[in-house]
Amino acid sequence: MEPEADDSSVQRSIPVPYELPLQAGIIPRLVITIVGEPIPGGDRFHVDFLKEEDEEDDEVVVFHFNPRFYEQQIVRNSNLDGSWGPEERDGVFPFVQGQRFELKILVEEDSFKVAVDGNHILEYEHRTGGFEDVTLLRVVGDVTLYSVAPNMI
Ligand code: 9QG
Repeated sequence: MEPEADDSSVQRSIPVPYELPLQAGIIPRLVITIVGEPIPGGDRFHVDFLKEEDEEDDEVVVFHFNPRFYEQQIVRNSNLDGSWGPEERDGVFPFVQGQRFELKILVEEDSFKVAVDGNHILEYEHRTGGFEDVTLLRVVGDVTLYSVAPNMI
């Protein structure tokens, strides 16, 4: 028999795209913990840290974290002035479609530090300042999201 839709053993997911306001911006020791599962057959998803510019409503992407299944690489980049900068692509690809992951992104003084399932996988050096203006986290793409939690360590 199929489980009912409201079966308590079925964990509810959060609709994607998902946005988490970071009212006071980011600050060293802030860690965002994301539990999700890449959707089987999907191409990609991304997690963006954004500055919401009020003037021309141009968004500034301070950190774009973009696992791509079709390339088996995690593309990292920033979009600070309306165009993408140089991509960073080196390193491991720990994501598996249909397999739940725990992604932790820690803000440090000089970089974002990323761990997946408890293993440190990469760092992304800050390309711009103004941490207090980074007021939005957004998750987009082919991922089932279970939780997104900001914490200070
Ligand atoms: O492709 O690469 C990262 O360098 C671009 C993509 C862009 C980013 C960027 O088109 O994707 O991943 O929402 C999107 O599709 C954007 C953010 C050179």
